[in-house]
Amino acid sequence: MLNVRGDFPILSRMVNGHPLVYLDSAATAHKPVAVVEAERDFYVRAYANVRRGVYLLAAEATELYEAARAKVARFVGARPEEIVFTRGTTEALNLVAWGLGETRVRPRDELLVTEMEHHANLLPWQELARRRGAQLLAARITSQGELDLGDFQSKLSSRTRVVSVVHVSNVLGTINPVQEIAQWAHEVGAVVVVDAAQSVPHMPVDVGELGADLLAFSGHKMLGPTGIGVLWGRAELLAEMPPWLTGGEMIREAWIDRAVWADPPARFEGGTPPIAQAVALGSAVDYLQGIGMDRVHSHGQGLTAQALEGLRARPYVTVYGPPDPSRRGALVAFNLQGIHPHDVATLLDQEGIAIRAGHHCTQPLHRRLGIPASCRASFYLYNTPEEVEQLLAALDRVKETLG
Ligand code: 7TS
Repeated sequence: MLNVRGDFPILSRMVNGHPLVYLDSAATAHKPVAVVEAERDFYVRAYANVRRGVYLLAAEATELYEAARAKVARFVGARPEEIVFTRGTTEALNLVAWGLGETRVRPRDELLVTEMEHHANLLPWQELARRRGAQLLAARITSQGELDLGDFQSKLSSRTRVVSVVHVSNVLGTINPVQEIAQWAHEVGAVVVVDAAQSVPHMPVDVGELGADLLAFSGHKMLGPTGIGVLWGRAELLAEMPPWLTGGEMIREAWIDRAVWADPPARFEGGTPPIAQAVALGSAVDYLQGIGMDRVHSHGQGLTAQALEGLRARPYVTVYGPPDPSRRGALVAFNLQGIHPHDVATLLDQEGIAIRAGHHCTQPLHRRLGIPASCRASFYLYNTPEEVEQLLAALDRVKETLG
């Protein structure tokens, strides 16, 4: 059992007269004091803009910013020069779709995603397909909520330029077999992009082992601040991509009519970056590593197994996604028969329990499941088995009140 709740002051808050039970970490995670303090310390002690000043503060700020990059790199088994700081997963995926669109995608080429993508890993590819006259395909999911690997393979061809898949679905919880996917995609010469927004915060991820080419995640879902995210890319791929944001500090030389881009990662970090947020993300990485990602992962799986068992034992509940907790991330989406998810979430809130209700930015997936919306409880290292029990008991009361 992890014993970290004392590090998260917000968890002792009262909500509607009840202690907060926060079950929405898939949307965003709370911050330990160490991370808040790291951001504050940076502003109080070493703050300046990065990469431009010759004075001591600027040098210190640049050093801290680059040290954060190195920490993030180590965290996912990458090299610092392969780590681009972005505003989040959404921005990282847009950057990639833009860059690959310029270098790799021609009319009638194909892009392959899945039915379970978050809109952040769908809309950038839609836009690219529209811009370049390419075709966007989506591999189907099985009735168990896993990726239909046969369908996926049948949609791969010599026309496939990019395969972009979510590592862990933010609704189904499904962990996709990225290694296999990457191998198949590479056999047809496609570039492999991974949306790791729900995996990197919750389980050990090593980009070398995964075998993908580009991978995106967000700081705020892994105990870090908002406004900072990460794109990892193989050095040679980053080197071939043009920037999508042009301006200060991303060039080698500029004239009135043209410019020569700087090498990555600077090429993709035009303008003043989220400096303090990067430094604090480095502190979030320290915190997670201090606990150990294996322990974070097994804690999340334990809570998920408990929630799945409790939900399945209730005949009035429909659960989505794979039944085997070891094949899932730390979240469960479900519905109560005949009760709208928003009503469920509203009643739970009255008891201090925060869950998400809606389509979770996966409308095509919800359409595929034949539902307009769902409830989702998601767990992190600060949640407890008692909180899962509270959720289950509260659902019984919702059923009694509205069912
Ligand atoms: N990809 C996945 C799989 C996600 O779950 C999210 C955010 C994103 C991309 C986008 O991340 P951002 O940091 O750029 O916003 N998912 C959710 C969610 O499930 N509830 O709120 C945000």
